[in-house]
Amino acid sequence: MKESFRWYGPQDAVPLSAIRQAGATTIVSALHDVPNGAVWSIDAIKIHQTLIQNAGLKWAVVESVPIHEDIKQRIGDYERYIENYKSTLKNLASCGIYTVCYNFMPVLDWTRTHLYKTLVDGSTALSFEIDALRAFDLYVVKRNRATEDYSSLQIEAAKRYYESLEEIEVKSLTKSIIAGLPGAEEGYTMEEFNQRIEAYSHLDQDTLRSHLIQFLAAIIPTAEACNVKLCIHPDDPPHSLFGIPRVVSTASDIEALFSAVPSLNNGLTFCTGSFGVRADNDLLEMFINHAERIHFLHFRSTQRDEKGNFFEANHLEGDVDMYAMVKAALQEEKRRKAIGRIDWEIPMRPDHGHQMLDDLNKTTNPGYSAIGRLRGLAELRGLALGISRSDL
Ligand code: DNO
Repeated sequence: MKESFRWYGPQDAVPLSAIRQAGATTIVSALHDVPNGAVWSIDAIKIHQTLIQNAGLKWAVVESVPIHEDIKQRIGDYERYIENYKSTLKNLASCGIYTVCYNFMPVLDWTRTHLYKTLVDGSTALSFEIDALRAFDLYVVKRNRATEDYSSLQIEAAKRYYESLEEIEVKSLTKSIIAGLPGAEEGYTMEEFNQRIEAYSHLDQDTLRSHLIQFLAAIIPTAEACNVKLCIHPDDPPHSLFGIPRVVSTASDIEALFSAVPSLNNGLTFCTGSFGVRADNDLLEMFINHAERIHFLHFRSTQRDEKGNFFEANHLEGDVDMYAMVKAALQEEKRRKAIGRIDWEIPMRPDHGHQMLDDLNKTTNPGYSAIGRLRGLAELRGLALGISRSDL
C-alpha cells in the first residue's frame, strides 16, 4: 500500500515536513480554494504539486474534486459543471495525477455531532450521537416533515436530549453539523441549510441514484481517455440525514453503481469507517466483490451501538476487523501484480485519528491532527508488514 497522509494545503496546521516524518510517502490533497464547479487550471495544480514535491513527497490522490449541487439535482447549470469536471480531470492527468476521489452526498459531506468526545485514555475522538442529530433536526432546524421521519419514542428521546442542552452546547452542535467539517467545502448558515434541505424534499433516492449514474455515464469516457481512476467515497454516516437521500451506503448501492457503469475507471474509495457504521455491511465481502476497482483506501474503525451512535475508535480496535481488511488489500495488490497491473499498489491513508498528547493543546482540523494519524499509520504499517511476512 502507498502510505499516504491527507494535507489540506499551506493553511494546514500539520506541515508537509511532519507528514514526511510520519513516514508517509504520498500526499492526498485538493485545491480547496477553487469554488465548487470551477475548472482546476493546470497552473493552480502545478503550484500545489510543486509545494508537495519540494517537501520530498508526491501528490498521488486528489481528495476531492467536489460535485456541484446542480449536478446532484440536475438543475441549473449542471451541463456546464459536468464539462468543467471533465476539464479538471484532463488537467490533473496532464500533471500526472490519476486518482480522483469524490462523493455524491447532497448538501452535507461527512457529518459528526461531536468533535471532541473524551475517551477513557484522555484523548478525544469524533462522534455521532443519534439523539443529538434528531434534536437538532426537530428543535433547531425545525425541518418541515421532520416529525414524520421519527417514531414517537425517538422524538421523546430527542426532546429530552434537547432540553438537557445549555445554549452554548446548542451552538456547538449547530457548528459541528452545518458549518462544514474540513474537506466538506461547503458550510451553511441556518437559513441556507433550510433552503438546501427543502430543495431535496421532492428528490427521492431513486432519482438521486439516476443522477449519479447519468453523471458517471457522462464523465467516465473522459476518465478512460485520460487514464484517471475515479473513486467514489461512501456516505458518512451511511444513511439518510435530514430526510435527504444518500445512495452510496450499502452493498446493493455500490452494486447498482458498478453494474450500471462497469468501467474500472468507475471505482471506489473503500472507507472502512464509513461503511463500517452499518452492522448489515459485510466489509470483507464488499471489498472482495469490488476489489479490482478499489483505487483508494481509507482505513479507520468505528465503534457503534444498536441505537445508531458511533465514535471513532483506535485504528485497530472498534467494529472493523482491520486484520481482515489489510490482508484483503494486500491480497488484491498481489493479484494485480501477478496480472501485470501497473496500478497494483493502492494508496492508503490512515483516516482520521484521535487528538492526543501535545496535539490536545493545538488547533488542528478535527480528525486530522498529526499524532493521532501518525499512530494510525504506524499501527497499520506494522500490521501490513506482519501479514505480508507471515500468511499471505
Ligand atoms: C472525511 C473525509 C471526507 C471525504 C469526502 C470525499 O474525513 O473522508 O471529507 O474526503 O467525503 O469526497
